Amino acid sequence: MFAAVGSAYAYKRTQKGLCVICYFGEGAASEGDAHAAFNFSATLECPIIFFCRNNGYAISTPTHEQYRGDGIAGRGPAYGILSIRVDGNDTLAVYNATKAARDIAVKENRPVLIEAMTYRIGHHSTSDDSSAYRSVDEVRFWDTTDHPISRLRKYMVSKDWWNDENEQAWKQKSKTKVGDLFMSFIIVN
Ligand SMILES: Cc1ncc(C[n+]2csc(CCOP(=O)(O)OP(=O)(O)O)c2C)c(N)n1
Ligand SMILES: [Mg+2]
Repeated sequence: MFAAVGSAYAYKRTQKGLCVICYFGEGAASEGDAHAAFNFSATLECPIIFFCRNNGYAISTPTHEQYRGDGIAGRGPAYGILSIRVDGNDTLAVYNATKAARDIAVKENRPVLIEAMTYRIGHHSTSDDSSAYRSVDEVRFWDTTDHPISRLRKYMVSKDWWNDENEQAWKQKSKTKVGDLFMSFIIVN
């Protein structure tokens, strides 16, 4: 995160209208590096978007064991950083917040912090078995009621931008494409 602030500072000096976006997890926000990065970006007035994906866990550590404050966005004002918390499962809300943050970062040369609230449905990695520290019901709740892809799909269907036929055709096309690439990979190698 500190390197990202350094890059943003360089962008500010070259005045090319560029900004940096730095993606990180809520667990990473507990590192000392994150606090130094926030403070330097605010005091040096750097065009950077800090995009925190708060997915409820840092491997097996749930958020209620990670911090006692109200998440990550609440820390921003203390550093003098404009901050917003968004529903991370709402694709369009995330898009709009990021777009607005970019405008502010570039036009005003200042950092913006976005905290996107979501949930990690999968295990942390292939070597992690999350059933050891959370219930199957907890995971099922997020998988069935608030999945960002099915939410976006519902919205697109309601706007008449997408339907079952589109999906079937798209799946078939994708399968063929992946199959072709796979075959050319085997032939080349
Ligand atoms: C300095 C340091 N300490 C510990 C780790 C081990 N580690 C790897 S990923 C991770 C959890 C990260 O959680 P989070 O930032 O919430 O990201 P997520 O995996 O949820 O996207 C930890 C503790 C590390 N990579 N670096
Ligand atoms: Mg996390």
